[in-house]
Amino acid sequence: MGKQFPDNFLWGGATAANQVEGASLEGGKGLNLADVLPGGKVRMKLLTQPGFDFEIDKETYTYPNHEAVDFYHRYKEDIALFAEMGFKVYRMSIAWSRIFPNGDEHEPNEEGLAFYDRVFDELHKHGIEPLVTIAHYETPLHLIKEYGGWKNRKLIAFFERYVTVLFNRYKDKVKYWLTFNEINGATHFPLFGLGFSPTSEETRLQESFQGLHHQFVASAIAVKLGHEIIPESQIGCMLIYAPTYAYDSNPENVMHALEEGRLFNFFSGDVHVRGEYPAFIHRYFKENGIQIEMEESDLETIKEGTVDFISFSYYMSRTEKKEKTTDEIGEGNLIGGVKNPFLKASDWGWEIDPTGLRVALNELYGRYQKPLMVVENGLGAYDKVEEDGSIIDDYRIDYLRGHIQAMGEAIEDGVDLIGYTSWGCIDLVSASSGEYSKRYGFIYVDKHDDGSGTMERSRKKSFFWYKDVINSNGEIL
Ligand code: BGP
Repeated sequence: MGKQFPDNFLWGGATAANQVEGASLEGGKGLNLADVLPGGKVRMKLLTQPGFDFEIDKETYTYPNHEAVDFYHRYKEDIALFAEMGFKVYRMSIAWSRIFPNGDEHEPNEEGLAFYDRVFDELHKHGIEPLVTIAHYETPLHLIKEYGGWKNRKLIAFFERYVTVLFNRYKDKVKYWLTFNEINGATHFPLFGLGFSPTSEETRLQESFQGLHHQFVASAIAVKLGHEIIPESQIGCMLIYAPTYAYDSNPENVMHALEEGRLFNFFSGDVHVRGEYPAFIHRYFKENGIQIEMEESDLETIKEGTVDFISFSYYMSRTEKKEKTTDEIGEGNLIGGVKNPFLKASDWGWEIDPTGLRVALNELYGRYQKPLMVVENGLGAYDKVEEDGSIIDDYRIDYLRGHIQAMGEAIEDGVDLIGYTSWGCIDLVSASSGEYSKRYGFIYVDKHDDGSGTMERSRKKSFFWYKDVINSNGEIL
């Protein structure tokens, strides 16, 4: 028996345009960041090293996002499957380069706009509310190459033009919006969110925080505009949240965990929710020689564009220790830390910690008292298709059950949690590894890392399980 979820709880699933749509050059779309990232484990290495070169080896690498899982042509079938599970909400993103192929044009691409009209209409036909991420790791390539991505202040104006078009066009179809996906991941993997790789390790922080500042201003402008154009809109920020535990009770480690945790989890949240740079950041900037260039009105803009709710992804917690040896470092944990001896990890080394989600929800609600939505959570795993075509993904069900139970506990704790969209409700291209074989879906897609596959969709065991979860409003787990 699960805990009591509110009656209007938004159950659903989440994807991003670049990871599902494919059709990378159809419908007038321009290339974006994801289109030039190679598939396979090499991706993360290229993503994290400074000086990423976009002219990479087209002979050696595959580019899975070009085709992804062909949602562009199969959205009707996919949305029907989401509806069969009972989705109340579907989190998706709009590919900026479908609307402005280069990012800096004055006139939008009508074909791109019309595509999302069709998707929204299809969702509404099935009673599913769209939740739209405006920027999800898919900066138009032209903005990266010509302008240096978000390092360049000019992107604020291009973004403003883009969101103005979106809000005006979709004002009767989309109520829930998110500005930048996992905005606080910027310092760890700037290429994803900020659209540039740092010039060198020495300049990583300076460049990333400057880029982040531009995104804070752009996000605040979007929130203000959204509220003006769509008065009933709900606009949220989107963070990666990783509760940060001290490795032990050594006060040095406790202080270190506190510092790392607030920098990663709360810095961007404070700017979005409270509308100001938090007190603790000034010392950090000073000690790291970071100087943010701002225009006079920036802080006022940020103050005027605070968000209505907070959304976040939750995959793992983080355990911190002031002095760490190399063999203590948790390899798969994207945001650092040491291995937690109490936790098991996924096949990609991501530590699995359902209780950490309850901690996250309590920490966020305690700090901000704003409605919360978990917009990504799930298990990337290898799936096996049985001879009769079935996929028995009990490991995924166990993972999700644990996290949904933790949300139930947090609701009992008094947290205002309004929705849950598990990540990759349909198999898609992994963001960090560029693999098809790292699967998250309730819906299996017959497509493989070597490029083979029919793209046919089928229901995994978790599909039927999630349907019951939604149907019973979280009672049957
Ligand atoms: C988040 C991203 C998603 C998604 C997810 C899973 O960081 O917002 O785009 O991909 O992580 O990560 P991965 O695909 O690397 O397993």
